[in-house]
Amino acid sequence: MTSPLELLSVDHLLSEEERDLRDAVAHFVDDRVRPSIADWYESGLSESAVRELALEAGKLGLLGMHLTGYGCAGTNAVSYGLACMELEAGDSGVRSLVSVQGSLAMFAIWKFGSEEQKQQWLPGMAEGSLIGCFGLTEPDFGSNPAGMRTRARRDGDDWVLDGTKMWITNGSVADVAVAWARCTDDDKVRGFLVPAGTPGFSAPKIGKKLSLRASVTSELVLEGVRLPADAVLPEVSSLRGPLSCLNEARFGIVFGALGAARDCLAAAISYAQTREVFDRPLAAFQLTQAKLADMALELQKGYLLALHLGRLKDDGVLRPEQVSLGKLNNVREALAIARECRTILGANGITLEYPVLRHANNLESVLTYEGTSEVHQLVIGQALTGQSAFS
Ligand code: TGC
Ligand code: FAD
Repeated sequence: MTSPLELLSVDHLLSEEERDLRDAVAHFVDDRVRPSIADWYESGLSESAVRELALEAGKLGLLGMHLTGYGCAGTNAVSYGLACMELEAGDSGVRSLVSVQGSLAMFAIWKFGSEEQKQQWLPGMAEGSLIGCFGLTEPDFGSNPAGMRTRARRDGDDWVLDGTKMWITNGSVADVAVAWARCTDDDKVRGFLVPAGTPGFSAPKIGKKLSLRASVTSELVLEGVRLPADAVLPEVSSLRGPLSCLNEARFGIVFGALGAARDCLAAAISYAQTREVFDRPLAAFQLTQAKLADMALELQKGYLLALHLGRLKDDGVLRPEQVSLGKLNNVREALAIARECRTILGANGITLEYPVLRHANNLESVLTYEGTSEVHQLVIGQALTGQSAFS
């Protein structure tokens, strides 16, 4: 029997170092995530568990792993992608923790911060003792962050921030929020570092989620939050800032979503071999084999696509519309695989005894966050036609 990810021997295209790193993350997931994930999902991941996981991920060098200096591991992009794949095979929420920390919050500081800001935040964030969040989305502006209502006005040397951010991963756990706001004096979008505990800043947790339950999601409320002049990220003053960070996190999701799909397929194959229907193993029926073959095919194609994008990124030539293509395809296919696997498990598929519906529910969020599938279609459409559907 061939495992679904070995069908095409895509691993042959990885270096030994990439394979070793991938295997180390897979062991971490086996040891630390799989035994607890059903409970975390059922009861919602606690803030103390987020902190513990962050410290452990930091020890493994996974936080900001593709960044250089300041305690970051400085791996290549493919290694970062493979780590995301293994983490998301455990749960999308665990991959989210690493994505938001490394690709959104740390990347924003690493790319657009001052030397002092980098020294202050990045080493602690890389070791997981400090947690960051990234506040772009607002209650009325998700796909169109250009419409944001959060404002930053100057008051002497200080900045004063007012506004609300919504759906912010790790908002209520974070030691520092990277909050994006439009400045009242020149109408430009800038990033601000808001330490937890700053008067006027609060981060109420969002409850009643049916997806990404092993991840903390919060609102960020900024009411007259006064920050010193040096709280602003000095190196960017347009939407290019947050959108550049999104490119990084979206890249991780191109690989990550495949991890969730692979975990579902492995569960479905194993279940189909032991479950007897009409006096034979479910795996022996042609309809089941056709489903498994089609899913394995999409998984392999997605893996090749991810790896190709990773090599382009490592060569410094990856374009945003290419990331959109990868995110659109791999999340869409991963979700389709998770749902199809659920059918193979029948009623057992709806429980937390098996990972399939948990992954499928998570992938509903993954399809929406970091740019919805429609946004990515329109980014690709713009690249193909030269016409922007957004403006
Ligand atoms: P547009 O007018 O085209 O551009 C504005 C400025 O941004 C630049 N730009 C980019 N820069 C880097 N990377 C990209 N992908 C970029 N796309 C555009 C552009 O060059 C321009 O720069 P400048 O310096 O000339 O001003 O932008 P637009 O307003 O038309 O918007 C385009 C659109 C719709 C694609 C964009 O707004 C978008 O991607 N919307 C989706 C928003 C989104 O993805 N939000 C995600 C929030 S974070 C999150 O979900 C975290 S989930 C947790 C986890 O990851 O686990
Ligand atoms: P909307 O933008 O209101 O979209 C609603 C629907 O309209 C979608 O189907 C969309 O594709 C469609 N649509 C929008 N524009 C067009 C168009 N031009 N043409 C056709 N259809 C269109 N955000 C952060 O900033 N930081 C975080 O850490 C973060 N974490 C998240 C964690 C979770 C679990 C979730 C679910 C979301 C998170 N988000 C975060 C928010 C996420 O990025 C947004 O939900 C996403 O960008 C979509 O915005 P929206 O929900 O407001 O949907």
